[in-house]
Amino acid sequence: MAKTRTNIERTVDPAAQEMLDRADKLGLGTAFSRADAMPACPIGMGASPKSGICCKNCYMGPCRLVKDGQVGVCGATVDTIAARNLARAVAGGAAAHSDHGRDVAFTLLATAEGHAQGYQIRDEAKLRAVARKFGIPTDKRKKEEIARDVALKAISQFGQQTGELIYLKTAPKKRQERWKKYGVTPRGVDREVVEVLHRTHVGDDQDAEHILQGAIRCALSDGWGGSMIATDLSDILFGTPSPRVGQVNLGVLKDDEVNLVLHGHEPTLSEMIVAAASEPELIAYAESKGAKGINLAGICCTSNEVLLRQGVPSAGNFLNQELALLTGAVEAMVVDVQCIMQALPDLASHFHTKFITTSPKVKIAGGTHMEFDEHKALDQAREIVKLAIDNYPNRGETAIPDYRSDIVPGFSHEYINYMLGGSFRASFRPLNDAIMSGRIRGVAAEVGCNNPRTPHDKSHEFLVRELLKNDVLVVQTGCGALASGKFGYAIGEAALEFAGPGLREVCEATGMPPVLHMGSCVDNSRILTVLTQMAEEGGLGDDISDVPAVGLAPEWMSEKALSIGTYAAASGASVIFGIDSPVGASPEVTRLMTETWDRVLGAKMEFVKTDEEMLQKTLAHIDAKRAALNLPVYDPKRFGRSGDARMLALEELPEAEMADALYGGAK
Ligand code: XCC
Ligand code: SF4
Repeated sequence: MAKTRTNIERTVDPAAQEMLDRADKLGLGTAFSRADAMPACPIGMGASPKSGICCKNCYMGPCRLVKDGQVGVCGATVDTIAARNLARAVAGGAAAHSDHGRDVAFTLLATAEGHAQGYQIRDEAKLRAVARKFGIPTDKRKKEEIARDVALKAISQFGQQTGELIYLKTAPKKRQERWKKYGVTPRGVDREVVEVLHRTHVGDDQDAEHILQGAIRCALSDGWGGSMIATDLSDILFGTPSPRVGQVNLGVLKDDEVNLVLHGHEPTLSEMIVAAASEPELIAYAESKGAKGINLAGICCTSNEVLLRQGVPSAGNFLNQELALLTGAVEAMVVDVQCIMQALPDLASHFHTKFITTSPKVKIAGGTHMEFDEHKALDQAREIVKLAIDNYPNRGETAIPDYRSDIVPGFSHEYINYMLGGSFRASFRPLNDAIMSGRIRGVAAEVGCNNPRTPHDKSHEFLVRELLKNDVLVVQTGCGALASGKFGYAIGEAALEFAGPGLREVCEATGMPPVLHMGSCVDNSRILTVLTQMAEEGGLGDDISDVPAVGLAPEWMSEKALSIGTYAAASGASVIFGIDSPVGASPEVTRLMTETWDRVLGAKMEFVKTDEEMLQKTLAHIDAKRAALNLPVYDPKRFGRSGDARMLALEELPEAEMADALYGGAK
């Protein structure tokens, strides 16, 4: 019998708890209750040698390997199956991210050629910077001409058959050499995805290490290919993010306005909806229906995209999607691609909520399909907003939890440079110096999904809190970043109170917040750029694997997370996942992804069971990297107190006065 958890056990977010109580009262199911009713299939997961593992790559099977030494009908071993399953998941994740990048590239092309309605090139400086990276001439050329070439070059990266992806040469030299030596330099995005699917078909690649090399190559084509294209080209079209104050959690929904929720991953249509929702005619139309205005709110990474650039409030992360509908206050939920639960249309049908799919790639039974076409994007956006407004009078009883927190996202790589060095001497020097001195112990990228199998947001909250306490600078993307927002960690400099003494000292001196929300999941590519610059700035070795940095995905669930983890490790940043291991059935594959990857790539990918273990491993890893660089042993007592008379004096003050002195005007 599956165990039913209480709502307090299911999530640490009080707003979410309120909505789960409401779901119980209304007799409606959610991912939380469904996860309780359906324990994860142990054989499908393949978490341990005891659990066994399952292969369904052909129909001589599916084969369930649960006994010692058992092989599949074709003779495939547990090692082969574990490696193949991981590789296929990586291909799925890389495909999703990259296809997103492809669509942004086509929108940029259409914009450059003047037939994308409503779009424009918002960041010409970034356009020129990307053009230079691509080797495209910029001198005395109109931005549309440059943009057209940039778009075409980006599009060519998907179908490129030979050579290497263009962004790879922006990685540290040593990294590029490691990739070549290990035979994992990606040639073209689509080619690497296809090759993994081919290699893992029945009767093909059956050497675990070799299969994993294919997975690495494919993942790199995501991180340094599709995702980087998505990030850069979105910046060109919609602006490179810089910090701005927004809000997050279900309490951003409004009782007296038309609530339109944007969910999924792509910024293209949602940006047009943002534009449409601010048109006076539509606002007046909303008022004519008795609403005070039009309130947009996001979920998942579409949320991050529009929060980052437009300040559109976020109704929360992955596990908030159903909870938003449970408020009864959502006139329409508009989805594009990825992380959209099929449970939504049915749940929406219990309320007045309209559920609208828009991507040519994503139809969901029970939803209304309004297919997106960039040539008339703004008109479509208006139509969607109007549909939501028309639905406002149908609203029944509502229950919006009164929880919302400020969040300050927008720390692009460009902005971090500017923040640390100023506009004349943009640089990462102060960050590297702070790590070298030991004021900052290291850097952790705390990212990734929610998963109803583990308490919602609990691991994100715990890790960020503990890392800050331990003087670790935290960078975030995706659902992890939105979790931090809920608990007040991603709030800019005001989060200093959570930072250890050394980290706080650095943040005070530079104006850098201790938690940097860098964007959506494709924006993990920004972290690659940051790590590259740290390696190249000097003092922290000369490759990403020298930098005391770790990636963490404690509540992961998607194939995209595995692709990100794999490209992070392959880029030299070790990663630690929570939940369970998808390769644990094979001690050999586990060994390859730790020992072997560490030897040949300088980083490993691990799966651990508890938050505490994840934290201890992270700190140990950072300290080991520090030791390898001959940096001083991290000592929290050295900074803040002894070195800084002002901080010492401040710490004697009662908390409220200290906060006032810190943030009140001293700066
Ligand atoms: Fe999806 Fe990006 Fe995961 Fe969140 S973190 S659940 S993938 S929305 Ni990317
Ligand atoms: Fe079984 Fe081999 Fe087919 Fe997999 S590929 S299902 S192990 S016969």
